[in-house]
Amino acid sequence: MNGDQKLDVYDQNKQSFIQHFSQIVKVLTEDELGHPETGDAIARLKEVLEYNVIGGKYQRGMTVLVTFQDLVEPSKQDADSLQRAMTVGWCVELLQAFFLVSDDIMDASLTRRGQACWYKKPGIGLDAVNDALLLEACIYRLLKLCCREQPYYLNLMELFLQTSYQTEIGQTLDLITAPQGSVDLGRFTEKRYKSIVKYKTAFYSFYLPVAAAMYMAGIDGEKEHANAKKILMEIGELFQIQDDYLDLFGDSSVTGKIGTDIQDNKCSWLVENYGQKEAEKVARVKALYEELNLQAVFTQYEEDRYSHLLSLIEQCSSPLPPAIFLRLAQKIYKRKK
Ligand code: GPP
Ligand code: MG
Ligand code: MG
Ligand code: MG
Repeated sequence: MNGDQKLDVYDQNKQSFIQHFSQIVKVLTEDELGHPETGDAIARLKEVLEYNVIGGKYQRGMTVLVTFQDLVEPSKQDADSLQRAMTVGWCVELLQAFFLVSDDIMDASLTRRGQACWYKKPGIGLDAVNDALLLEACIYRLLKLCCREQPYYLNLMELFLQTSYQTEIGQTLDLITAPQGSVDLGRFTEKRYKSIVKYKTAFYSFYLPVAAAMYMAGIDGEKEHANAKKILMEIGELFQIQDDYLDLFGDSSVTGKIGTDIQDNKCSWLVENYGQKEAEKVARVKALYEELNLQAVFTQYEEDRYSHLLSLIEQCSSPLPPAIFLRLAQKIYKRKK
């Protein structure tokens, strides 16, 4: 059942998914690397790709591939379609890299995926803003290169654009709910918290990769997408709640990042449960959370949400196979990173 006992489909496909990345870099750079005008910029782009797109869990990108394999009958999974599913998976990873490079600047973070945040590298600084924009542009260059002739091309483009907008709206809510230098816990309502996590995380992390695979498999009905979205948004909410928990209680050598939510005045799941008390120093807040036994509260909460998810999947997965959603839910349950 739980990934440690047997090789799941993610593990089975991970090697070839990662190997495909060199292809991605190649198609994004080969025509222009020696170009007399843009060649130097393309060399920089290559460096940006290699530093920022690699090193994560690849869960979002892999989800496109494994969901596509679930939805399309094996006889129709020719080498070209599988290559396209991997490329679209890498487009999701590029979107994620674009968000993370930008988010780390906004959150004043220090590390990401076990290394310095890109903007923290000597000589990079706020030029990282332009690098983030380049990462975003690569998504649409790739989609055009690999899918322009496919019937789902427009659906995919609209999906990426719409998801970017939703995530940026979510990031806006996250930022304006956490203004620098103004601690007002009255702003942190459960309603606001849910809106932040839905928009900033759930759409792009869970709905986007599954919806992309659905479009590629020719599933474009509104009802089918609405059903899948219902489940995926719940999974996404739990995923961000875990992220908030791990920001403070995670092991940074495992998560690869040092938390900044307390310093940044963030409306986080932890604060939601902490109520209306004054917060001053990071250490004091953490001690308080420990006193309030939030680790145990979290563990119980995670279990409850997981069993709720299982029944939601049973109710709403049709006509898609429940395995698509069960696998995602199992992937994140009790995650440490
Ligand atoms: C997670 O927030 C959300 C994002 C990374 C989306 C950012 C969106 C942009 C439009 C830039 P987080 O700050 O909790 O993530 P982490 O803990 O990984 O820094
Ligand atoms: Mg952040
Ligand atoms: Mg953030
Ligand atoms: Mg976080």
